[in-house]
Amino acid sequence: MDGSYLAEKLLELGYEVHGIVRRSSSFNRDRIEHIVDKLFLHYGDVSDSLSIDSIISEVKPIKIFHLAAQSHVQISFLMPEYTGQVDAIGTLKVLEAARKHCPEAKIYNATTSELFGKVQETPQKETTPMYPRSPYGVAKLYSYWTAKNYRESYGMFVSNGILFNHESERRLETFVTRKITHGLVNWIKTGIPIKLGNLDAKRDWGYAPEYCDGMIKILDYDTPDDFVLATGEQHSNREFVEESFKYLNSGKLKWIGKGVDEIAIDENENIVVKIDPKYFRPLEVDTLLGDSSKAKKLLGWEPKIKFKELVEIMMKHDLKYK
Ligand code: F7E
Repeated sequence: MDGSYLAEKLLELGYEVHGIVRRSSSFNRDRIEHIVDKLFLHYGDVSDSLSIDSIISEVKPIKIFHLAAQSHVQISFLMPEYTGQVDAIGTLKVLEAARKHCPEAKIYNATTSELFGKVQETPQKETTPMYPRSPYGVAKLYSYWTAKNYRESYGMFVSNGILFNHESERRLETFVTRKITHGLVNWIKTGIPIKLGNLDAKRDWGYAPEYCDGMIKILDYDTPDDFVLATGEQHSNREFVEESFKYLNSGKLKWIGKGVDEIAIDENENIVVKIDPKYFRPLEVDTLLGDSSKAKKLLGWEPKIKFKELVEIMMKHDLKYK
């Protein structure tokens, strides 16, 4: 998702954009189909240093946006080794190849609010102590520190973006926001309820294209640094469902029952949402709320689209293509 928005924006700014694609037995380029002719795509994988080294030595980029990751938190519990190889050691491979072939390149390293995990203060900012709660978060902590280490050891321009959840109509349906908007539109068509896990987890959700503007600003800044990007607004999954449901014009949604037996019903008592414990994680990040005043002050970055507008964009999109 981020790669597709970022590529569009970089093309608009006149950059020659190279991207790395993983070999797959099925097509997975929907999100860049409209710009694919303008991009230079290379087969590679951050788990494969030979490919990373040869692409970086051939292209010698002036800017690198390192976004590649196994980015699903729940899956990181099921595939912790793979997640570590890709999200932690993958960053090391990219930085090492850049150190060898283009040490002057400006590098953006995608880290995450998952670094804060069991939050030590609220809201979370760049100086908040980190306490990751998943193999994904732990691997990203390694990535975060490796970026800082390359900055301090070798004087390379490496910046960490500590991005809070950012969503869009291009988000895959395995993440909760798109699962809800897509699932509600499907419910209207088929009557099949959405199955969710923890309804009370709270997130600071922003709009992905604005966060990609932030990534560009982070590299345009004079010095390498670490920046939180967030909206400063927090809502629960339950609220996300309620806000999205409004766009169906199906009356009021009511929650009944408790724990795994909780359900949401419409005015005709049709079940809209059910709980499926399969979506509970071994350890949860209960609450995240970001303070991006450093990015506002130093980069002039401030998100315009907050929770309500985000839900509106995603619901309108999913309703249009139902
Ligand atoms: O879960 C709960 C789940 O998977 C959000 C990634 O982009 O943002 C994302 O990570 C919350 C969690 O995102 C379902 O337990 C309930 O508390 O949409 P999510 P995430 O884990 O916050 C951060 C910033 C990243 O860096 C990550 O790469 O919602 N939840 N029911 C559910 N989550 C999912 N996926 N599916 C459910 O059915």
